[in-house]
Amino acid sequence: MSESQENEAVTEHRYGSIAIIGRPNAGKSTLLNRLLGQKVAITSDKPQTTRNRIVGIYTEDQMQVALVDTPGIHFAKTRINRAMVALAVNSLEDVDGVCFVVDAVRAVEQWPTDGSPISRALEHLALVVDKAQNKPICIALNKIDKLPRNALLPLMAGLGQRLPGAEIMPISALKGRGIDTLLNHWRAVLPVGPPMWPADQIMDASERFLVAELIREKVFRCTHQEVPYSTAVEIEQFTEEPREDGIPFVEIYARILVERNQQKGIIIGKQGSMLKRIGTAARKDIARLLGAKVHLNLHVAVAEKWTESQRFLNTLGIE
Ligand SMILES: Nc1nc2c(ncn2[C@@H]2O[C@H](COP(=O)(O)OP(=O)(O)OP(=O)(O)O)[C@@H](O)[C@H]2O)c(=O)[nH]1
Ligand SMILES: [Mg+2]
Repeated sequence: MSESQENEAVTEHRYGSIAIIGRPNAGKSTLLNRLLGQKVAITSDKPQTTRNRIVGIYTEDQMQVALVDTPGIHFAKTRINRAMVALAVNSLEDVDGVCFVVDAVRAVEQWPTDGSPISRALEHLALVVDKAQNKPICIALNKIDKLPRNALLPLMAGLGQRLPGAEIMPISALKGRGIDTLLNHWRAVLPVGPPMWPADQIMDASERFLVAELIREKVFRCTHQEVPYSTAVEIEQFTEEPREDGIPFVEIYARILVERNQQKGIIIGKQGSMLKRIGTAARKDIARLLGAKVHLNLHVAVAEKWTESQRFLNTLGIE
């Protein structure tokens, strides 16, 4: 091979898809947003925030990566949670690589005392990752900003012993540390191929979906116990009008579904205070997302046992 041919080979464009998987609350969605430099996936300090498969598209000159954020994998009992886990596990099938996100702080807290290299919870995940053995796997050891220095090496050793083929990278999705190491890994392992998405496209979801998600995020952040898990958001109407000043006006009607009357009371709050708090926070985010003036009309309805209903899970794209 001549020198010029060699240079050409080095700069060949790469394209591939990566499934971001891990336990609930590991920081998968935070990592996706960090990689894209933009919020496309909602996040919260509560587990099981993400319910759908969310594709974000990372583009640079010589590489494009379709990053597939997934719900956290856990020992699921309810229908909705089983569907979420199935969705995450199945997403491993049609990707080119896997990014296994581990909450390092949690992993240290749950350090096994019986001599196993990793905790039982992580073993559950490792079994899933095993299925993707023929694909490049990286382990993003996340939240190292909160980890004592001396805790990192034993953790890396344990994970390395359990998943010897994987590359382990300490990162902080929140603070943006180690992100380039991840990108470098993909620059090296993704298949050579042309980009599949327009360079300015950052996600595959509709605006309606994202708007519903941003409302749901505020519910997750403002309410507690079972309430966030009994909540879904449906967009009923979404109209956009151009305005003379160039900033469009968007009117949105959305319905917050809960499973019981008592939960409806909690979401509405005293004299509507909670619904107002959720609405104000959501409207700000939606306005930023759409680059528009937004009028958001929220109301709350009870749909008994929707989390066990195939029809609802279908409409929400979970099952
Ligand atoms: N300190 C610290 N916190 C982080 C980091 N990454 C994520 N978090 C926090 O961890 C919590 C969970 O983050 P998410 O991104 O929602 O986690 P997830 O893995 O998508 O969770 P599910 O969708 O529920 O499976 C949030 O409160 C984040 O702010 C990190 O690098 N450092
Ligand atoms: Mg998530």
